Amino acid sequence: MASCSIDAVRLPTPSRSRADSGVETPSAHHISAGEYYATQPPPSTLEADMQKIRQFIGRHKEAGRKVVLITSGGTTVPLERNVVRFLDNFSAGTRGATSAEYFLKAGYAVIFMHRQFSLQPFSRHYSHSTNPFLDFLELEPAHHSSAPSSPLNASEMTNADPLITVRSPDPAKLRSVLAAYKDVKSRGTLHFVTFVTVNEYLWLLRAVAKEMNILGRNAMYYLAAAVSDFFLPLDKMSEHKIQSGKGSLVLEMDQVPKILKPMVDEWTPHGFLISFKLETDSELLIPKARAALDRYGHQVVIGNELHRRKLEVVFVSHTKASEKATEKWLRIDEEAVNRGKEIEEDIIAELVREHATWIADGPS
Ligand code: PAZ
Repeated sequence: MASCSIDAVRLPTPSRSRADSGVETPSAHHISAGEYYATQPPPSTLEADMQKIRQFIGRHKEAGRKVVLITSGGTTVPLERNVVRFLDNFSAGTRGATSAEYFLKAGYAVIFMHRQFSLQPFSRHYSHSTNPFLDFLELEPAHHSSAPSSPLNASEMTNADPLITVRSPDPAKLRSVLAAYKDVKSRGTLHFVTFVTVNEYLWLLRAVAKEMNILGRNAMYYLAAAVSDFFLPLDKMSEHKIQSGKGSLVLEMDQVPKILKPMVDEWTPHGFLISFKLETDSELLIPKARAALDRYGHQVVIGNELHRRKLEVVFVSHTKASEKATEKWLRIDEEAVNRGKEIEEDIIAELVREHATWIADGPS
């Protein structure tokens, strides 16, 4: 095993009470955002990605449009440099992809920064696993007139391509998704950029946030991606595939730096920033959301519990800078979900209102 330091590292196993209280393990190695970016290499595609994003932001700034950066999907933490194994974060990308459609409908330009192959706006309605589009397509025999206008030879006549028709169980929905998709394409209001690892995510986020700073208060950040709290620094990573045969694998990971602080204070001090907090213990939701808001000083934390995230979310925010944070629940019921209602519609309506008020209340 080349440069692997697996024997030297161990994953701290927190006591039950410590884990339940959400308190960080004392042995976790903390580094600042500055140290992180000084020691972890940028992805090779960063500059090319940023060139396109710069153009997109410039075009929409000129048009006076609000721009939202949506992050969506889970990040991976590779365990080897030639990666065979990695840890992953839970997220299909549903929240991000669904929200993107409502932001576009509300007139925002959207930078959709998502985990490669996670759900995307519009195509999410026909995902290969839940609603395979191929099932809507039918092959019909081709109809040739008896006297073809152009001369065809015999083999072309007998192997004529069948026509393809679309038979959706819900044609009205397909028409409306298609119309919205075509409209967004023709306006050029949606830009995609992908990440896989937590390192790619962190580099992209910083670069996009700094670039969006030129939009001032018209910039919004909707950080719905599920980002790993831990990572394996490059110098602790095995060059090659970790070999078995030495018994159990013990890993000790460093803590990912808290990047919301520099994001708010330095990278994009004028933007309207929404972070998400996912918990599986609903008792922790409000205290952790409040703690994040106090610690980073951004505008809104949206808390959601894993199993109820499609039915309810809680907005934790300050109505006025000096006041104690307030909570506001948005809820829909199962029946509404079964009828096709999406909680993201209400989340985005609320955020669009809050963003407008915040712009109006800010320095002109
Ligand atoms: O993508 P999805 O719809 O399956 O899940 C969305 C979510 C729960 C990952 C998102 O709403 C969220 O809470 N993101 C932040 C996760 C975190 O606390 O790191």
